Amino acid sequence: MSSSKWLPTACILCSRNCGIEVQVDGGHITRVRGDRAHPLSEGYLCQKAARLDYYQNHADRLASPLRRRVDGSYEEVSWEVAIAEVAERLRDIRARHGARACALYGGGGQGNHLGGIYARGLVQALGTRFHYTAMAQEKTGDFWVNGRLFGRQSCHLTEGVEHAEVVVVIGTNPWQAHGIRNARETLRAISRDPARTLVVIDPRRTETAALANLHLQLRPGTDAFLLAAMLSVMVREGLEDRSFHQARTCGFESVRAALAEVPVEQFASRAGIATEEVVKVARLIARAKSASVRVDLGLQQSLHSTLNSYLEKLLFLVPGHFNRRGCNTFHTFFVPLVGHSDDPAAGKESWTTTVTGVREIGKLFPPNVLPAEIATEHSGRLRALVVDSANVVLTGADTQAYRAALSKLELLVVIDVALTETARMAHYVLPASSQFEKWETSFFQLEFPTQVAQLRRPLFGAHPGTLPEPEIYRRLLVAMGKLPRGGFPLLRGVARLSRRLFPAALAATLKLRPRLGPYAAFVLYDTLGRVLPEGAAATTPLWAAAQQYASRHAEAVRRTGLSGNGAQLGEALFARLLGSPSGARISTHEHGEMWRVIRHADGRIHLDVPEMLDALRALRSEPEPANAAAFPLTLIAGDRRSYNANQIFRDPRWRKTDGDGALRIHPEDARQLGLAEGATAVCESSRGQIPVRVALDDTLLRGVVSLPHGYGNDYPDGNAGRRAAGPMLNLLTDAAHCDPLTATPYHKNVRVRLRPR
Ligand SMILES: Nc1nc2c(c(=O)[nH]1)N[C@H]1C(S)=C(S)[C@@H](COP(=O)(O)OP(=O)(O)OC[C@H]3O[C@@H](n4cnc5c(=O)[nH]c(N)nc54)[C@H](O)[C@@H]3O)O[C@H]1N2
Ligand SMILES: Nc1nc2c(c(=O)[nH]1)N[C@H]1C(S)=C(S)[C@@H](COP(=O)(O)OP(=O)(O)OC[C@H]3O[C@@H](n4cnc5c(=O)[nH]c(N)nc54)[C@H](O)[C@@H]3O)O[C@H]1N2
Ligand code: SF4
Ligand SMILES: [Mo]
Repeated sequence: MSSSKWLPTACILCSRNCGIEVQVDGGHITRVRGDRAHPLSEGYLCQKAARLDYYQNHADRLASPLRRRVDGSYEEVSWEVAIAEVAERLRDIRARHGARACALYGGGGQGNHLGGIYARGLVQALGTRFHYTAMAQEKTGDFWVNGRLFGRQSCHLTEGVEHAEVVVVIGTNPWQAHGIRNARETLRAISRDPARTLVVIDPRRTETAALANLHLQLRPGTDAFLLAAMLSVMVREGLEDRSFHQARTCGFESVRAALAEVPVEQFASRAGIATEEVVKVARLIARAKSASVRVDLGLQQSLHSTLNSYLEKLLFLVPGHFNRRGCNTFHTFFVPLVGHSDDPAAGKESWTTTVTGVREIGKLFPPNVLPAEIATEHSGRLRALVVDSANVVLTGADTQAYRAALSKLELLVVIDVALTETARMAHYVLPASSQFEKWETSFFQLEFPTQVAQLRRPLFGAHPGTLPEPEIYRRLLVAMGKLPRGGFPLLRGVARLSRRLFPAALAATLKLRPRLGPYAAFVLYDTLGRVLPEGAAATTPLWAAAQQYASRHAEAVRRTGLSGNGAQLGEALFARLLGSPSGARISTHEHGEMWRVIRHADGRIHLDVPEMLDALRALRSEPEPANAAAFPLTLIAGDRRSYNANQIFRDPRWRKTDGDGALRIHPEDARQLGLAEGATAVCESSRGQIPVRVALDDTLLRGVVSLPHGYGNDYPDGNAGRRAAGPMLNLLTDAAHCDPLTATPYHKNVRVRLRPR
């Protein structure tokens, strides 16, 4: 179909999910522009969005379920056969080895979260709690700290960057990675405004740092020292906000005592920052009318990950920059991205991993320990794994360990749009329709005050042989005997006859058949879903979400111009989503009502987290990192650049520059190693080695090198062979190099050496 019509959808290349409009022709996305009607992005986009057709059309797209033969090759099988055999083998492994032998990995990437709701149904059907995701190799430290501070790991914060007088950006490069609204415009606006200050804490002079008023170019992995020193200055100089602590927090005195003991000069020098700078920034933040702190992987995937998450929050909590305009603030979830897991010690329902004994956080398990849970003689090992929307062979720490472990599974099922490195290890590959061929949504919009949601319609018919995930999971659950083969004709009849009566009929059905409870999404899909227009059946979990959200946050929903109460307001909200292909506002909150998000019984923020204060004290006796002699360089293993986007693209031609993802190195370091611009070198860690191309770059500190994330996949080379483009980064990383509490990898701090090739 050729059309000069602009069709609204969203970019799926990072968590901002900017609203875009596209033109399509013959199955291709031919033109892309920002969608001004999108309530958050308002027409903004970055250079990557123009390349989306390389995601939609490429040589590795799957077009049939595949089953692995004994010799390792694949044969195409029908959906009926694939579903029946996968269901049978899952059931069998579950029956023989129990629920702890089964796990899910993923279930939603950067822009496809609708399928994730249905994937949870499979987790329920297996009776397991082992849900591994990429989020548990970056954000679980943050979630854990939130749980302690605010009472639940699902109490989540957002920033007030757009209105803050002082913006502190730590370990993130929003110019490239985004993560904040319309990042480049927002950063430029702060940088241009003489009344506002941008502070960047990053070992590299990033594009973001180049715009900053102050750039603290710290030594990699020393954030905990630097932040502790700043916080110490605040309490030593009495810069805390006493009335805030009186009204809203408890435990401040223990925190003050621990911070007061921090040797400021020693810690500053450990971080490679002059003490005067530390004092200056501490005062600047504390004395500002408002300040907001934005962090990401540079803090979370580096040494002291969980402690960093704690200290980063103290940076705005100690001076009382919280839940005010221009400060970090709670937001509400339309559909929760993260749950709450009790500490195992609390004796409540939560699991630790069988072999490695790692706890569940936010109902999630960390990819770092997955290989060890499979590749073991332990009788309780993982034997069956379903991977959805992840290329974990390349993105998990230690590619070799992943390869070895996945090959030991009794059953590996991969659900993906592409024949990835991970899919090529599966017993069954189930081909999904692309994100432009099905109804989709993303739950990444975590904003204050105004929350937005976008239900995207398909731009194309499904690629032949593929199914959307909701349908894949429905068929699996039917075959596993969890859902009736004939659906729910009675309830479907009610949905057809009366939307008013439907909620009561649904509630009655679930009460009568409590075993359906965990599969409510599928019940909706098969009933209400069948009466929605244009095959929007899969969107019905958002009907349920709209009902819940409208009842919980009625006032905030009404502030967006909707009226009604209870079920009526929920219906109005869902109708707005279905009728707003460019996305719609779903709520507008006020700061005053956000204190209700706190889940501690006393309604206060509990600042005193003993494990973290112990970790803070332990910094004083921490030796310098080991391995420095054999591996003299610190590798930032995976930064975000102009043309990387996780593993979403396979065709390397999508990149306009940096086709082989160069290793950046300070010119002086390169000279000493005898490496010139463009030279090939070997980058070697204790785990492995990879060839790299050298790019001289004086934005890095001496002794620090960087390689980009998101490369290393192979693709047909045009000569009947396949060629990998760029670094296969996780051949260098070691799963054991990780945070002790969360098992989050220290990817931004990998010891390596470099030699000419
Ligand atoms: N272009 C592009 N954008 C993306 C993605 C992508 O693949 N490509 N991926 C998306 C995803 S999944 C994520 S999670 C986000 C990640 O977004 P970011 O976290 O912003 O991305 P990174 O570039 O990995 O790392 C951020 C910064 O940490 C710095 N850093 C390294 N070590 C340290 C340290 O010890 N201390 C401090 N303070 N800083 C350090 C690096 O120099 C880098 O500038 O990006 C998202 N956006
Ligand atoms: N060394 C190092 N490793 C890293 C990082 C790093 O900085 N350094 N970053 C880490 C981070 S922050 C993240 S988030 C992870 C990301 O790594 P992963 O968790 O592997 O996620 P993606 O790369 O986003 O995976 C995208 C996969 O989803 C598939 N896909 C796309 N659309 C669909 C769809 O509609 N349905 C289905 N079923 N599949 C689809 C794509 O083909 C691709 O295989 O990587 C992590 N790995
Ligand atoms: S990559 Fe991210 S910032 Fe760029 S257009 Fe896509 S969603 Fe927006
Ligand atoms: Mo990520």
